[in-house]
Order: sequence, then C-alpha cells, then structure tokens
Amino acid sequence: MGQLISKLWSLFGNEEHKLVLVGLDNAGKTTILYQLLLGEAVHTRPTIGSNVEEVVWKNLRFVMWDLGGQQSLRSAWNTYYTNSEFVIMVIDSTDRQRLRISRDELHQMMRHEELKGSCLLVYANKQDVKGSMTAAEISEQLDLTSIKLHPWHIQGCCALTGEGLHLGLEWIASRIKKK
Ligand SMILES: Nc1nc2c(ncn2[C@@H]2O[C@H](COP(=O)(O)OP(=O)(O)OP(=O)(O)O)[C@@H](O)[C@H]2O)c(=O)[nH]1
Ligand SMILES: [Mg+2]
Repeated sequence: MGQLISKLWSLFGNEEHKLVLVGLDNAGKTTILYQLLLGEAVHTRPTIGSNVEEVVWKNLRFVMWDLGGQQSLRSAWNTYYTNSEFVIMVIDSTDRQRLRISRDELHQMMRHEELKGSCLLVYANKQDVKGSMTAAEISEQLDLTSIKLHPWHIQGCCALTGEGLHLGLEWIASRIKKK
C-alpha cells in the first residue's frame, strides 16, 4: 500500500529529486542551473557557497544544488551529499590543463559513502568553443569506464544556448523510471 501511494505520488510529480552540481570553478554550473530554470543565459559571478533552485521538467521536480567550485570550497562539497540521487559534474571542455584535477575530484567524490546509490551525469560544457574537447575525449580522460558502482552518462552541451542540457535530463528521467 505504501509503495503504491509513493508510486502514485511520483506519477503526479510530487516527488522531489535532489541533485548536486559540482565541477571546477568556471565550468559553467551556475549558468546551467539558471538556463534550466529560466531558459536563458544569465550573467554569473563565481559562486561562494551554493545556489539552490527547484527546477520542474516534464512532471519531475528537481532540487538542484549548485556548489562553488573554487579549490578552497571543494572540501565543503560533501556537506551537500546527503540524499542526493544524482551528481552532475560539469566540465569546461576548453580546460585541458585542469582535467586531471576534475578526474581526481570526481573519483574521490564517487567513493563517498553518502553517494552510494547515486547516478552520475557529466556535462561536457562549452561545446560552442572552437577546439573544445569532445565528450568522448573527456570521458576517456576522466576514466569514466572505471566507475562500476554508479550508472553514469556523459553529455556534450552549451549552457549559453541550452543545447544538450535537456538530453542530460532525459537520461536522468530514464534512471528515475528504472527505480
Ligand atoms: N562559451 C561558453 N561559455 C560558458 C558556457 N557556460 C558558461 N560559460 C561562461 O563561463 C563562465 C563561468 O560560468 P559559471 O556558470 O559562473 O561557472 P561556475 O561553474 O558556476 O563557477 P564557480 O561558481 O566559480 O564554481 C561565465 O563567464 C559563463 O558565461 C558555455 O557553454 N559556453
Ligand atoms: Mg557558480
């Protein structure tokens, strides 16, 4: 009975899904959050702490936590992990030099006890910039295939136009349906 009610509840779109948006500073996390919320590119400043917004999409309600990515702020990411169903890691596809740092942050993060059972979406952002790395290249450099305990997916996107962002959400929706 309880399960039936919770299924009906989710069908009516009342269930909230918590997501955390992480990635290095300047990756485009805040731009993505507000592109999803407002459908436009907003002017951003480096995030100190976090932004949180409720994004409703196709009958799904997401509570999205956008975390500041500067080095000094990354150690606080884990304080947001509780009950997160999805991790969205945003990569600046033009930032070849710091991809190793992203890889290390990502693998350390996905080992965290509180993210057990979470799914990982990687946005390869800034695909509009000429010469940016492809999603396949980023996938390889991040060593995504070594992540066996979490379902993962990588999606190229451009937060300025919104291109690719909804394809990422489609994957998230498909994971929710599988639960
Ligand atoms: N060309 C291009 N620029 C982008 C894109 N997405 C974001 N930017 C720019 O990248 C810069 C950083 O974007 P933010 O969204 O503030 O980055 P952030 O990841 O939230 O950074 P922190 O808050 O410091 O962690 C801004 O100047 C954005 O306009 C994109 O898809 N293409
Ligand atoms: Mg930000």
